[in-house]
Amino acid sequence: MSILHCGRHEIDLSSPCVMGIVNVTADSFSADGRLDREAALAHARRLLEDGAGIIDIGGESTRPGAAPVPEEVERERVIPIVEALAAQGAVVSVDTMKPAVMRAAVAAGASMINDVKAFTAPGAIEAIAGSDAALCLMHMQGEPRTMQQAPHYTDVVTEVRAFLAGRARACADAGIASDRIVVDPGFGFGKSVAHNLDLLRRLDAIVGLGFPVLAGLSRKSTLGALTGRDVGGRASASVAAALAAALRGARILRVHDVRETVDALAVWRAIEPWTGLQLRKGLE
Ligand code: PT1
Repeated sequence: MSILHCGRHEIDLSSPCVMGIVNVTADSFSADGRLDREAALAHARRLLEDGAGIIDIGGESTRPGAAPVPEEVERERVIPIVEALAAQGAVVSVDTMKPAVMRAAVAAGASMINDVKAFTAPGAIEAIAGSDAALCLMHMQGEPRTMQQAPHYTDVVTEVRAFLAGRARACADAGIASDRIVVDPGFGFGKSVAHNLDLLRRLDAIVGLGFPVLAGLSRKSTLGALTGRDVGGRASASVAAALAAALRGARILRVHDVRETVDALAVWRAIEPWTGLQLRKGLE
């Protein structure tokens, strides 16, 4: 259960792994709207040096209010970076909702597909079932453009848990081995501040599904609401949120601030009884 099969890689998740975010979108790595592929690649390499175990590459923003991007544009942005990073042996995840991009990403060497729609698009499960890549199933209410307008739940934790259980079952029905599956409550995706805090506080209910849990809270507006800081000033809040998720059992932490999160985890690991014992043996 603590080994994630992820393409040609096996990731040991007995201790949390940091996933570094690389957005290859019009508002990042671009001057005059032109994408700078070399800058995005250099950023990814820096995150690997900082200790990221996985690099998550996204060519279509899914943050609140974001508009869809045509398939060819997304592919053009993402695939060359996947190829370059996979060629150097990195574990590469691609953040996409589109089956055609999923297929191209796996062919280019991606080891994980991270789908904020949990492979609900027609053909999405089929696009990945025959590969050996891992799948991240994320919960979202609504769609990115409008999801924050009026998020509503009777019991957010129960509803998110039931949705993820259903998607995991759909994957199993398609013949996908359970050790390729990661689940994610989708912080900020059709959720109020209170919904996000409920999900984080009761993350054990999602962990209880039996799949590794990915948590993405990095720089999100909920942290802005709690600290009064804009997106550039949320690094400390993001590290605190990542650690809170790890303490509750999250095993993949999707973050912008990789070095800071890796350091926080090093301190936590040294204190935490079981892994701390192993670490101390190594230090003696
Ligand atoms: C996530 C995630 C993601 N988040 C996974 N993939 C984003 N698996 C993109 C805000 O409130 O949590 N898990 N891919 C980014 N999405 C958001 C959502 C960014 C909300 C910002 C906010 O500010």
